[in-house]
Amino acid sequence: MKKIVFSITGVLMLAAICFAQDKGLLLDDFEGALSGGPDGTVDFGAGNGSSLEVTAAADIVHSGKQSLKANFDAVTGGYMYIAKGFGLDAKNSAWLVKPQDIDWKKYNAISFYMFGADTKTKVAIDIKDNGNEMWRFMVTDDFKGWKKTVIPFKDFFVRGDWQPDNADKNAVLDLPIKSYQLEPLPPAKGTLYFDQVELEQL
Ligand SMILES: [Ca+2]
Ligand SMILES: [Ca+2]
Repeated sequence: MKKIVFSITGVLMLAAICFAQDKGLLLDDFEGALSGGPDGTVDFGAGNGSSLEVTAAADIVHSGKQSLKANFDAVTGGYMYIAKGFGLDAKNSAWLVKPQDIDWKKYNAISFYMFGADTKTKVAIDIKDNGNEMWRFMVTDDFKGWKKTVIPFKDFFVRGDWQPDNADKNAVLDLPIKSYQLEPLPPAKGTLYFDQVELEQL
């Protein structure tokens, strides 16, 4: 009988270890008030003819009670961004954890959920490294419903079209990452939802 108890404990321990390894570190779940502007909880904006509206959605949700809903009209020559993290203009747009409190050795990928509508819209996800250098990965809205995208850090490429003035431009992804931004690219018009952004170990 003792042996059975021990083996059950062993299985449970193994399950616990596997669970711990699979668990990502939640950066954002888009719960609570989602607002823009200088005091906003999301740093978003658009220009040169493009327009963007960011709100909380309670009807289409992957995790928690809300997702981030983006209504956008991206025109050629225009730009837009939906950013979260540190060092941004919106004062309250920080992640749930601070970059300096994250053990970056434990993570080598970032993931997020997008609710697609199969519109073929291209969406860039950029991450800003510790030298303010912008790195990019592209996804396409070629599915319907929620889909998780997992992006190894090594699969991001340096943005060639634009970098901030203060970027180190050393072509090295310097950790910690400070922020990420999502950008439906022109020409495209529609609605996309995002939820549960995490760091992962692959
Ligand atoms: Ca959520
Ligand atoms: Ca860099």
